[in-house]
Amino acid sequence: MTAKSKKIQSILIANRGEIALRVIRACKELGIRSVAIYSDEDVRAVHVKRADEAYHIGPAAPAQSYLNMDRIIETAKAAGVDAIHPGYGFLSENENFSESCEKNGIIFIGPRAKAMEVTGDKMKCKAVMKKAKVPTVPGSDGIIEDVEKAADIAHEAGYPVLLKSAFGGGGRGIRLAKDEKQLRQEFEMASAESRAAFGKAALFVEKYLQRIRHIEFQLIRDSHGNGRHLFERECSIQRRHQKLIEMSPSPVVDQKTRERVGEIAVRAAAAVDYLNAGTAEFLRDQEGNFYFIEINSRLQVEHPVTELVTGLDLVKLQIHVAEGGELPFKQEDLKMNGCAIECRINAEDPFYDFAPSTGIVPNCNIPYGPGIRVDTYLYPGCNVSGYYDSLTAKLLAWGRNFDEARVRMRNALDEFSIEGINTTIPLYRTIMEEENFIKGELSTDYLERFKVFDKMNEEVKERAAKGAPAAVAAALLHGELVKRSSSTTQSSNNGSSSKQSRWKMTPKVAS
Ligand code: MV4
Repeated sequence: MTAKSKKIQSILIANRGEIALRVIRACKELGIRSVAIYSDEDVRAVHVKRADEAYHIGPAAPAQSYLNMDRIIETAKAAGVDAIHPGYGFLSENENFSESCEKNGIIFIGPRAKAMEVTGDKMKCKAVMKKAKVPTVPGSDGIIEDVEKAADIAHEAGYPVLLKSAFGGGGRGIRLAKDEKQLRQEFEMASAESRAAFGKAALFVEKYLQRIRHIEFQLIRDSHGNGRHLFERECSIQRRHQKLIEMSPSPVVDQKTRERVGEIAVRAAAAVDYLNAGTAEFLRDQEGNFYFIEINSRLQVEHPVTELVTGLDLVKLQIHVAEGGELPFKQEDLKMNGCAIECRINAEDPFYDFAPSTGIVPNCNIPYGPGIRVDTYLYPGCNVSGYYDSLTAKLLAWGRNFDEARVRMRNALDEFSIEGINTTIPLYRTIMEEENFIKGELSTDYLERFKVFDKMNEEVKERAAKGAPAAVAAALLHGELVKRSSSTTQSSNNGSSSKQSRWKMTPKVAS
């Protein structure tokens, strides 16, 4: 794609759910024709109604629909679109898809395939970053083939160490070794695991950083070499490498650190000749050292956190960059304003180990008010499918400071009701008033470290005890009846509905 690319006048959104709606909204604001795609499962989905045009692309299973590259390209050509926006997940970080778009004369709204190839390979990326003087975790420079080499590197870095697969991500293919004996045991298993999961046994060793925070910097870079960071997001509250709550600014990043690490993030983007929006992920240890771990080459779920504190529209910026535009601001023009918090409202039951909870939502009450933003696909009667990821809504609260944002979030969580399924709302309600969260004492093991689930269960019991027993019983009974009626309805339409949650009959906890 050259800097002279023509203005984009039509975009196919190769995604579904809330992110499809988000991109459609940006298209409407820019007067761009929006083209949606949908699977059998999404025939009644709201992104289909909101787009200017919509094309059915196949059965519910992602491999036959939202991951079907050829079908999506074919649809884009039939619809005569100028560009494709991949959203996040699905094909958003697939370099073959990015390349296929370019080959078919369709602008891919994201990085070029070459940059994706580097950012998708942890080792290649780490080598590029070391050369660019971006701080990385002490450990091996390249892939290690044998256990002797691994033992030497681990000895130098200092135990405990992690054995990571170069093709892993999100915690997959990571093993801990506390000493050399364990390293030798783990190395063989890690090689086999990496080969089985990723087709290649490509391992590297890193010093294990303990009690860390996950802090990432939003990046945007245009085709003229202008790269900017749009400040940090604190993403430490996670469960099994899935983010739950994100916020900006981070409680531990002061202005001097922000400028220093932001500059490193911009340098990292330049080192891989990055294009468009991306995120540089860092681990921050207890001493305050930042270590680059990877670049996510897509627009992330949590991008609205940055939009709220900067006032920028990241999707519109992505489109501007994709059509060859120059970034309309210098780094010094960018300022943070206030604090934003995002809670991911997932269709999972926090009282039952996050068991999936799917089905029809007969009714829902979406919160609003000063500083509240909700990005969601929910509407009364909609279907929460078990075929796709469990995110049903992103609830965001902005305030002039952390405490105002936190209290607004707490109140919005109290207003937010989603009938017919269980969600993560009760967990967030507890966290918003959890003393360590309020103090900003966060780390990637926050939930276990501060026994947050125990606190959540306690609070629900107290609320149940305080609430009029009849009202609580009625609510539970109501939840039960709704579940029975919706699961009966679903099983009556010849079983074409999504997979039934095994927790369908769980009494819905008042959220
Ligand atoms: C680490 C680490 C500690 N030390 N690397 C997990 C998935 C991938 N994003 C990187 N991860 C980690 N790498 C070293 N050398 C701890 C983690 C980690 C983690 C990182 C970020 C966010 C959540 C996490 C949860 C558990 C472990």
